[in-house]
Amino acid sequence: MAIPVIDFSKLNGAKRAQTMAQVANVCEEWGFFQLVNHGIPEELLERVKKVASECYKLEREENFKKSTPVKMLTELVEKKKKKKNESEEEERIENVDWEDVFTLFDHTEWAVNTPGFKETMVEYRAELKKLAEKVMEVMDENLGLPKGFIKKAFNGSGEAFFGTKVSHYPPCPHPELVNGLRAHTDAGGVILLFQDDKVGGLQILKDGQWIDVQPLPNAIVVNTGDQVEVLSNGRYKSVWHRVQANPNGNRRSIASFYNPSLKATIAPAPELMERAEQEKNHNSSSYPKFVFGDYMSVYTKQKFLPKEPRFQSVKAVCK
Ligand SMILES: O=C(O)CCC(=O)C(=O)O
Ligand SMILES: [Fe+2]
Repeated sequence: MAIPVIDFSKLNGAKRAQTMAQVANVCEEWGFFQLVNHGIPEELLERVKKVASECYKLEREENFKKSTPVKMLTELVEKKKKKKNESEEEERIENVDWEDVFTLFDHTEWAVNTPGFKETMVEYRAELKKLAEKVMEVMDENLGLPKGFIKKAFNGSGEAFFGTKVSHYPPCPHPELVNGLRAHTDAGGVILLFQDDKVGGLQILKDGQWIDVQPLPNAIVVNTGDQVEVLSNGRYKSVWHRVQANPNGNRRSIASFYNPSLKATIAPAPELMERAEQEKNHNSSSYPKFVFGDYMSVYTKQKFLPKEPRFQSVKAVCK
């Protein structure tokens, strides 16, 4: 099974209705899809790959070698060698990820010196933010919400948050002992991921099975976070995903998060609540109303746990 691929350029032509329906279906059934012909210039994507890889080599690789996951794995392997015949063979590392990561935000200085990195990433982030907003408008329309509804909800009375996480998952000598990135659902809104052309590892949980998000050069992988699940009153569920460590390649992955402002109040869209009530759907009010900053305080402590208790605890905070 492969993640659905959507040709975004078809939204502008004779196949618009069909493409809208396809997006609606993947949002409801998958929570993850790949966009091709998304309008981000190939030349820009090539530059992003180049500067991200150069940055890793020049500024990150040496530090990764001295990082906590590397130390922990070395210790675990040593320990296993000593205890060869004892029963602790099953032990794995479950509290860190085999990932090198830093995040780019607006209005902050980026501590990166690699030539061309800053200029390229400024340009890339501007393009990706526009694409995220287009995707959100498609979701508005498919959900029967006014155009701009999701964007407005994420802005609240301020400005939505747009962050870009630059990650590498370096080759791992013991991928069976550590995760690239532990399984989780994303806290925020709409996530656009530019993953490695060749080295895979990202998987989503679908109908109880882990499925690979197949590398597709220059495609953008889209997924929806917990806040879209709440706004859509459960129509678009945030989906569990993880990254598996791998022994060979250094996987590059650049995830951009379009999230609510920390002050924004998030709740199911009233239109969707009403509709659910009319349809006598007993789930009509199963999501709370809360301030996104409060949700994030819970999420930071519970990222790798199921989302339902997070919704419950934030409901208690916001009462
Ligand atoms: O790197 C990836 O492929 C996934 C990253 C991810 O899921 C996250 O940062 O939330
Ligand atoms: Fe994620």
